[in-house]
Amino acid sequence: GPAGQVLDRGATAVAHPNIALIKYWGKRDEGLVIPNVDSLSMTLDIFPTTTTVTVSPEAAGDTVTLDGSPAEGEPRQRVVAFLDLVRELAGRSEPATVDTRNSVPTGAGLASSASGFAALALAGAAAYGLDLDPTALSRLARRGSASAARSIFGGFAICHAGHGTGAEADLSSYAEPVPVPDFDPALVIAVVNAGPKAVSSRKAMRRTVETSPLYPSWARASRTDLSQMRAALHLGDLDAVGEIAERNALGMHATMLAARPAVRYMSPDTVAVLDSVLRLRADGVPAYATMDAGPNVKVLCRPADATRVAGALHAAAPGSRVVIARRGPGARLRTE
Ligand code: 2P0
Repeated sequence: GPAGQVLDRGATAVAHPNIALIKYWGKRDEGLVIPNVDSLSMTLDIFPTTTTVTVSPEAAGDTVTLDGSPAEGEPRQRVVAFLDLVRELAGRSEPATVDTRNSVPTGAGLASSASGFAALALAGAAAYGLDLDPTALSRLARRGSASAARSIFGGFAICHAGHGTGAEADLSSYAEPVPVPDFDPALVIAVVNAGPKAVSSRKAMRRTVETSPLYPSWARASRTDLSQMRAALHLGDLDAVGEIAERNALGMHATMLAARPAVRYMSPDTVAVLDSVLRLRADGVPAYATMDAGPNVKVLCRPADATRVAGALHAAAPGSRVVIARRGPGARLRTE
């Protein structure tokens, strides 16, 4: 309902994860969650998160349920802190009940925090009667997880690192769509390990920024990657998009490997899958890999080649689960 109408006590939102082709890694403000670098992603059509937020005036405090179980510890605290932010913006104080269902393992480098905080931002804003435009919604989602700012939008989206500090940074760091009407690749995901990551991306990026001598070079190279990526997307040039995405991701992992102590998300299966991508290319199949804060590998290719690519990735890591994604929709409220 419209802003301020207290009749609407509950709202359900659905959001999809996104995979960055130009990565975000490192913050310049941890409290406001302001990225150091711009990033550019594709929102997927698989692994949605569905979140219902119900304002519960009679409750003693917030209740957070994640995949049917009560959330505890840090995951719960991140949701409660996020609700506090929504309440502050809405000038409200009632507790809420949050029910989140992920169709993907949480915290495994499959962008569950992107879909999770995008869905929570949309459902939370609606439940508390906040009327936000897409930019404001994206800024709000960013406070949960910077990658979530991009999942507000479908297709391709860029997240601006913004400028300045404090309120200026908060206002200028948000995602927006990058219209690419004629580019609709497949992204084949090899889930080589669905378990939770050993080091959270939050900790890992902090350590990388603070200790990796390679980080400043990667951040600089990333700016060039982004402008070349925009041009390649505009042309619908899969080979160029893939080459830029692959080098950007490998560079990000190199900066982590150089952190002290090293952060290494790649496993032997990851490397086996990366080898299979090289073999596909040698056989004339355009296929390019990207990896996030986990051992899983995402491979960009033509939709017509997706089944063959999926077979090659699975053969390289027989224990893995392989799924084919395409570009997907932005976050949406579900109307009953
Ligand atoms: C990305 N990743 O651009 C990068 C690439 C992982 C590797 O954004 O600290 O959960 O909550 O802002 O967004 C994962 O980190 O981190 C991520 P926070 P987030 O997709």
